[in-house]
Amino acid sequence: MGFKIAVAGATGNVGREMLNILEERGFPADEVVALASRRSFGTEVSYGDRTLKVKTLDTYDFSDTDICLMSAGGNVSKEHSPRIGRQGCVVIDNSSAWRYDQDVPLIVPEVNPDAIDGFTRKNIIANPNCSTAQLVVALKPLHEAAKITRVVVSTYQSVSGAGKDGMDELFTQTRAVYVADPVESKKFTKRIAFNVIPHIDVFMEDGYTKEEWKMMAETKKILDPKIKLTATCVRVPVFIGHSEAVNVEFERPISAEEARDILRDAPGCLVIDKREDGGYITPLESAGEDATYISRIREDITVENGLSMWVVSDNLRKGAALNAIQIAELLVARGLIQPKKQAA
Ligand code: 11C
Repeated sequence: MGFKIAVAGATGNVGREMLNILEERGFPADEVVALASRRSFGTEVSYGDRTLKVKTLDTYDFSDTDICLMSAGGNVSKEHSPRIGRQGCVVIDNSSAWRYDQDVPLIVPEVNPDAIDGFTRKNIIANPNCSTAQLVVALKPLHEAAKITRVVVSTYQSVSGAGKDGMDELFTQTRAVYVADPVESKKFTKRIAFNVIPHIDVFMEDGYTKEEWKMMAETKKILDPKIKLTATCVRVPVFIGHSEAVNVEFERPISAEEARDILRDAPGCLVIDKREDGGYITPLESAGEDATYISRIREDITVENGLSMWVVSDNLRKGAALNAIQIAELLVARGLIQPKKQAA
């Protein structure tokens, strides 16, 4: 007997990827239900070779559903996740609504799987922001080896992080530039085609953006509250795949060679680092893949115990849908959840 899984936000970029990955990884699901807002009622989405008709989240009864993979945005999650949790269905939420709640574990299975135990307090587990997920997968094994004290990260984030509208805007603007049509910006604050924008999410009082703050707060919660992190988050005209230039300072010395060996053996990491033309990963090559790729590992010659590296991953997969499904797999592997139908 398998699980009954709901995917809420099933018509979005991440929701569709969740359905693909559930099927690809053979998650033990007897039934998969696609949910979205009333607007999408009746829309069809694919789950393997099946077609699912989208049902309405607002009125859906979760009492016989085991896990809800939620990717419907923060406001929808705030409204619905508590009632879903109370109905005994575990919510794995991809938004930022619950990440900083002390009763909600924030999990990257390669990094802090043991933190999952607290999930029963609200029956909600949070998935981190995409830019944090890939970063902590790369940082964790290095932190274990030499204790990270400070991280400086600059991101190069693809437009799919801003949803389907972001992808459409890059496509439409690029075409408009080529045919000399007027270029309109709706989703982004400035033109994204043939440009980069140093602004993701809202501005905070101290001058950081919320995206930058999230990277700091989430790294502390997932990995270690003692790590100091400063980020500059930048949107770039790439459809899929977030890249990060990461500079790390450690308590103890660690050579580039040692870091490379550690990362080669680390779960979720794939080192592509040849120090020759093309011997590194770009976001284009990460799209559709599960790994967090690490390239350009080198010693930082300006500090005592420092390394620089380039970290790339598919933001819709490890940054969102894949991580959520790995959390569901962790619940199953640890026996923390049983199919309700079996229990009945
Ligand atoms: C972006 N990282 O690239 C964002 C998208 O808190 O889950 C995900 C926002 C979040 O725009």
